[in-house]
Amino acid sequence: MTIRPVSFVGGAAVLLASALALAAQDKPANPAAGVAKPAAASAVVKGSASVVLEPTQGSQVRGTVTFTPAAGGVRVVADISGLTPGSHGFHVHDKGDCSAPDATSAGGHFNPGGTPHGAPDAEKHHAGDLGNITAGDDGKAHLDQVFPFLSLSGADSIVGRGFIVHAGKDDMTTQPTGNAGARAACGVIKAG
Ligand SMILES: [Cu+2]
Ligand SMILES: [Zn+2]
Repeated sequence: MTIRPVSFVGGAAVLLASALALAAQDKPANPAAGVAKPAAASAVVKGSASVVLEPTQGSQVRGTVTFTPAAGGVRVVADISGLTPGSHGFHVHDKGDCSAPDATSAGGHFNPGGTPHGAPDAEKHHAGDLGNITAGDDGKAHLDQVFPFLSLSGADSIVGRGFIVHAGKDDMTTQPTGNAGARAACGVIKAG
């Protein structure tokens, strides 16, 4: 009587295979399944990006910035801590490289258009010029603003670029940096 257990195991395997086949058949039956891309199944808004900012050497500044496609541009939501009270230059930089202790490895401001530095609402400015973020007496800064010139896809995408919060204020005029001082925190902008 060795056949019984074998046939039982075989039967179970057939049942399991049938269940898997049924599960597989459920997918084409769902009208959305043929359209949706498998990797897009998450809570993150499609096409969004984010960056985690880490302190440079000797700095306490850290935070997060999210970039979400919005009507009229890209919505930027930032929460930064460890700042001195007041205004701090806030830019997308050319290179997604924060490896240097002072983050100079991130290069200059992201400038695919070859334009001068300026305020984000000026006629001419770098594509990475987001102006300043303002910290309160507790050293915390919050910003929620739509920037019409930012891009999260295509040739001028900011994904993969560096992001810097500076120790000082961007004066919006000094070329090509805004004289915003040392780089206090740095991160690489990543999709999702
Ligand atoms: Cu900068
Ligand atoms: Zn600039």
